[in-house]
Amino acid sequence: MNSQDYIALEEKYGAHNYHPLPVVLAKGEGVYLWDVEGKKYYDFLSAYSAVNQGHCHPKIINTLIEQAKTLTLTSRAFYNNCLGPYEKYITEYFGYDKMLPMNSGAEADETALKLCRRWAYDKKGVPENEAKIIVCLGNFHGRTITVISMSNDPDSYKGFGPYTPGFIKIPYNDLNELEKALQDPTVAGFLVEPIQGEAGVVVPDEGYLRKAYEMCKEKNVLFIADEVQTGLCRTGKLLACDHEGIKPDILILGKALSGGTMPISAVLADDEVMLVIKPGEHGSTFGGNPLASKVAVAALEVLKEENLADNAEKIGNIFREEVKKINSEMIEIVRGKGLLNAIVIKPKNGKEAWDVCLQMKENGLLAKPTHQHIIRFAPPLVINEEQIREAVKIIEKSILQVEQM
Ligand code: IF1
Repeated sequence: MNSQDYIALEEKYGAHNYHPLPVVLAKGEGVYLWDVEGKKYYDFLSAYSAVNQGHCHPKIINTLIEQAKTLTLTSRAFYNNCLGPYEKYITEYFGYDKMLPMNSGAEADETALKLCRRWAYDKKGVPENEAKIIVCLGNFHGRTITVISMSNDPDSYKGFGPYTPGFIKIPYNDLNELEKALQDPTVAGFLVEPIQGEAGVVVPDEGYLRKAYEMCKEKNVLFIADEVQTGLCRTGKLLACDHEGIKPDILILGKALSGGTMPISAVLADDEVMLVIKPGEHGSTFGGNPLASKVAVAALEVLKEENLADNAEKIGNIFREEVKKINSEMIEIVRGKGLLNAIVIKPKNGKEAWDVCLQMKENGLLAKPTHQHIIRFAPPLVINEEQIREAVKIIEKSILQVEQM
């Protein structure tokens, strides 16, 4: 079978909930992907930042294989010999008292919302069912009904009502609006992405997160950081919040927590928050399973052993510097932090970001637009200087080719 055959199968038998780039991948290793015809690509999406450690990282895969042959799932009805050591490792790794293991990022966000609301009732004294959580316009936290109830993107929420109440939506990167929203005594938390990924790698002003954190503390409101996409070294620090030296009251992790092998997410908090949920009040069949526990530890070890935060910082600077040298009127702006970057494409002769992505695919680099005119560039964090320079040459060649169309 060739690429067209595989595409036809998905078209006929799969839900049409995505519009993928027309490429059919069959193998991944490090920063590279190969399609079914054997063509090699640079991966500049990293499965939306879930393969920070690179595709099929040997240490992570070997850990997966060994544990998969031993014990994969017990459910939380019983203890197992992997979860406790994982909980100890990850809480010391990030500096929290406790961790609640889940699977998808959306589930972790939902867990954080439940923790925040319950904390508001049990600890802050907010009247039952009146807790409010502040969120930002342009946010993306997942696809469940409550999570899309926080969204202002019609592609995320339209046609899926009725929506979960209790959210106050304010502009991102706007401290005045946050100040105003925090006057409401029923506000329990502020949920924010340190950089808005889906919105198009929107980086807030220097100091925004720190000031927002301080304002929340003044009002006894929980600062909740969704680091599902920005965390785990992606932005050049272990966490994007580390750029501003703040420690979220609730930290949400996902994606690369598994090195791209399986869904693993985690919510971290100190006892005052975490212990408001009592036995039997929250959980998940696969949350904290032995296989995930071992894989997550290996994935976290790789981040440190290979200094991926420093590499993301260094290579990210080269990326932005080199892209800024590209002489093309289709490049409106390049922005980002570490190896979470985006180029805003100005359409020309009816050609736009999608056409640039198609051309980059022909030239051996995979990336995909978010919204119509923004291309996100997020390679695995193991990428080296030679590879990033070659990749920028492909980007430049592709944009210039599209300009000539
Ligand atoms: C899709 C977007 C990225 C996330 C943040 C929670 C989640 C995500 C900050 C939920 C997930 C994924 C979802 C995937 C595409 C991708 C995405 F374009 F949708 F928005 F990365 F920007 N918080 N993001 O970015 O995690 O439940 O997916 O494990 O839904 O198309 P999940």
